[in-house]
Amino acid sequence: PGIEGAKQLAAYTAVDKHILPHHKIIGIGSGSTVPYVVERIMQQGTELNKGRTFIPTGFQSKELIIEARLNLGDVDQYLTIDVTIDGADEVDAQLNCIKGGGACHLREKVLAEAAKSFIIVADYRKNGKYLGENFAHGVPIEVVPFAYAKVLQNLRSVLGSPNASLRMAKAKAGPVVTDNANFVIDAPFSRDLIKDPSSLLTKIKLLTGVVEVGLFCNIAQAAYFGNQDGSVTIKR
Ligand code: DER
Repeated sequence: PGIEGAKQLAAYTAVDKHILPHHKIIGIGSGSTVPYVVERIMQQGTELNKGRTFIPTGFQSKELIIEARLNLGDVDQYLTIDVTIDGADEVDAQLNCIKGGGACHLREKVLAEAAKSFIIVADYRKNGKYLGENFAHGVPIEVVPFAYAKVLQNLRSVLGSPNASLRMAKAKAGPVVTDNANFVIDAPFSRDLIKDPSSLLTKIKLLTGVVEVGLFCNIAQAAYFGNQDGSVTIKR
């Protein structure tokens, strides 16, 4: 199967194994793989899904839930989530992820941490040994607009990301604006700086004006990758 088939394979396998009848509160991530997650959950039947509530990780995720006629809920109403399933831009051997390719990583991390189990679904391109191997855009960082130039300067001259850049929109003049009305900076780091992702996460998070960092360390329980030969690789 091509890349879309690989995404579907990962999503279907993960839903079949991790979205069970007793799971009632389900977090839905963002990106182009999660539509297959929703598709597979719908196939579990309207009766079962009538008793469930689905929590979105942003506008796109919310529209997915609404279009699937699934019950919509908010994380301030459901503070504990049974399972959250989401995509990723890259996953290393320890299940650390780079996320934020879709500029949704703030709400995604809230729901990932709120879940008893956080499951990643992706195609084979995201299956890496170390972070930064394939995802060359760098670490996505959500910043408040007021502080973006200072954060850029600190990333470039202090934290060792000279090519850090403000993410510009394609279908809009100016920068990408997140669901939280913030900007996104993409900061590439060399392998020696990102080989310890959790300490890099802390350094970036402490920069004044940073809202959230697209490094998800020690959160995911398992990751499912659809492969080109129709097999699925599971990391746990
Ligand atoms: O922004 C994110 O982290 C999303 O989950 C996204 O990057 C996942 O990418 P996908 O479109 O390949 O599923």
